[in-house]
Amino acid sequence: MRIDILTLFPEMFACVLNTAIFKRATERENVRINVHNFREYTHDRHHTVDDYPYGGGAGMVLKPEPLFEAVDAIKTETQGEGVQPVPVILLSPQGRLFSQQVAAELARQSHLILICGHYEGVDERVVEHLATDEISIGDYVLSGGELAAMVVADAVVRLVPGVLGSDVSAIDDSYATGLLEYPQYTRPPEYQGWSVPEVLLSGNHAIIARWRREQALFRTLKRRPDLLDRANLSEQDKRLLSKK
Ligand code: 9D3
Repeated sequence: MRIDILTLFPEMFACVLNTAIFKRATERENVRINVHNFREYTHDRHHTVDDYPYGGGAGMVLKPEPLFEAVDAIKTETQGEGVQPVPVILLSPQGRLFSQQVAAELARQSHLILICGHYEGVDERVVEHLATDEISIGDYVLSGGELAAMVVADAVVRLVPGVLGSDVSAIDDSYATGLLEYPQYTRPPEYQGWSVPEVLLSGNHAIIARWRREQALFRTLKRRPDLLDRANLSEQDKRLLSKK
């Protein structure tokens, strides 16, 4: 998979791209991440990327030309590499909400182009005629799309086959149950008077499995009842929950 990120702040990506997961992903050559400063696609002396909004109002708007030209240059460089059209994703507060499901959908692509907006906004012609998708990572205000692009890249890259070891993917299958995780403990068995639940020391794997399932269900009911509607529940799970 190839991911190209367009930003005015390329230096923000350095430490994230140098962490273990991204290094491993890129070293095994199944992932290539390129960060581009789209200011380099301006032609005027001042390398202007933004301008005043038509109709007035506070703040600046990102001009369309540098973004269209940057995307064009990337598509030209990679043309012939894939047959599918390349998704061009604008990170924006107006986008569809990012989720594990959206990450899985993006992980099936061989190439992604991510555009990080900034300032007060992006010229609407970028939204309408350049971006093929618009993604938000949640209902809070960030100063730009950079952190959102890193969140998306991280969640997508770890789903690319071969990036993670097989045990982690197996653990991921259990997330497919759609429940929150059960509590975990390690040594010591007692710390400052707080003990590890007796059941976990019992060595009885069937009882441990039942306790963990119960904990996962009760936690989800208490903290994220919205997840239960979509969770994969057995008849026994439903009976347990109805007693709460
Ligand atoms: C002038 C109105 N703006 C300020 C309230 C709207 C606005 C524009 C640009 C708010 C934030 C931003 C910068 N944020 C993003 O580009 C962004 C974002 C976000 O803020 N929250 C969640 N996901 C994302 S993805 C990109």
